[in-house]
Amino acid sequence: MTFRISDDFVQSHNQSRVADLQSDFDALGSKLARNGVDIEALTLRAQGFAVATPSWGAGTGGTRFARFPGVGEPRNVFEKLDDCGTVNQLSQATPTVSLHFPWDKVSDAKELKQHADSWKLGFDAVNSNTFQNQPNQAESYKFGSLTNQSAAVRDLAVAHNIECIELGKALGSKALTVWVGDGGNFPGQLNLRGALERYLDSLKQIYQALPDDWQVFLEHKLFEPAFYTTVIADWGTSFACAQQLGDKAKCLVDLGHHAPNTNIEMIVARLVQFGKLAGFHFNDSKYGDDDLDSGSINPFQLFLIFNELVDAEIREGSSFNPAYMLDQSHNVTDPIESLMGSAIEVQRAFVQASLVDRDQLAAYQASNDVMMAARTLRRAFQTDVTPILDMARFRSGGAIDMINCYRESGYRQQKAEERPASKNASGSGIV
Ligand code: LRH
Ligand code: MN
Ligand code: MN
Repeated sequence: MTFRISDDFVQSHNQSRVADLQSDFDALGSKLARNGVDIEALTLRAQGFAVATPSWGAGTGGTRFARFPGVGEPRNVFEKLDDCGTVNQLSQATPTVSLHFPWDKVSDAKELKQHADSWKLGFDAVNSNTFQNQPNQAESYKFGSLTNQSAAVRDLAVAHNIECIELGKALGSKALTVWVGDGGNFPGQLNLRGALERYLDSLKQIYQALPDDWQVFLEHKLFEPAFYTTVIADWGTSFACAQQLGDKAKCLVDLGHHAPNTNIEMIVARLVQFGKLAGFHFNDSKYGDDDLDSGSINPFQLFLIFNELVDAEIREGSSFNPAYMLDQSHNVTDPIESLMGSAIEVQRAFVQASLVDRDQLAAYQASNDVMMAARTLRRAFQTDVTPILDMARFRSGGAIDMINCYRESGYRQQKAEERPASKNASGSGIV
């Protein structure tokens, strides 16, 4: 049995912090009560919040220039689950993991599921990978995968996606996320319409293989690795393809996959309105697909996205259930710390957006009181809901002070001994 932080350790770490938390919580409770907000209801809501961790985020990422691995990195999918389980144990906000094939090598799905069960972890959407060649692969994805000019290459990419569905079925996943980097670097390289036609042909075959209760999430991205034209570059293309494919196809929004200054919350509102929002890959960015920790650069944008999501929840009711996943690359921090912190930042945006006084906002909008409408949003955003987040975690059995609890537990040092560095240590694989 490998090292796990004991629940007793977490609770004893909480002991010296709980009195301060209670008084901060009470103070915030009185403040919110003056505005008719019940802190207990909000705390329960926070406890119900969940975002999936990406298995590939458990290892140190890297850039195309270098990767600087940390100590005790997970070497296989079992060890990645151990780290994701630890993130959930302390944060109590990440009960599922999103796997990526074939980065995650699964030879025995039953054994992996049992391992996940031992952490009380489930599996969110599985991701396919046709953006790089695997050793001894019969055909090359150099000039595209699902959109390649060669039928043999497209067949290989389709077959891989269908294998991902099969593996996901054995693990209890309910969705396949498809992101392809297909595109071109030069004007003239591709017939723009032809490439999208081939994409749709391939996707139709994958769609056919979906079980009744499954969905396929189409993930768009503006550019990279293709630098001139990308086949699924924007939400419009993604939406049109999802429409063509059918009800099980929806559009996944990765926050880093848009042109700078794009109004992502408006895209979210549009996709919700037309029933095509699949969910999210949360991260943050300054310049491009930076895969930085959620909320680390632009927390207001994250809040505004959740403002749309809370509005959608009210309008659509319980049928509204987008998939929330993190998709980050941790190059200079301990991935476990980044994942815990990011999960809580997404949860923070969710709670802040839940604080918006929607009747008041609607009234200001109806009377064109722009200043007061904007202030209504800002008031919610500027409320420090940290005591709610900390209390939610504490009541669910997590750590009030996650990062210090993690550091003091010695988890990483234990893993450094258990997991001596190997050449196979897996980060994102994109190095
Ligand atoms: C592409 C992407 C996509 C991949 C992941 C590793 O940039 O966001 O979701 O599967 O990164
Ligand atoms: Mn992504
Ligand atoms: Mn990305």
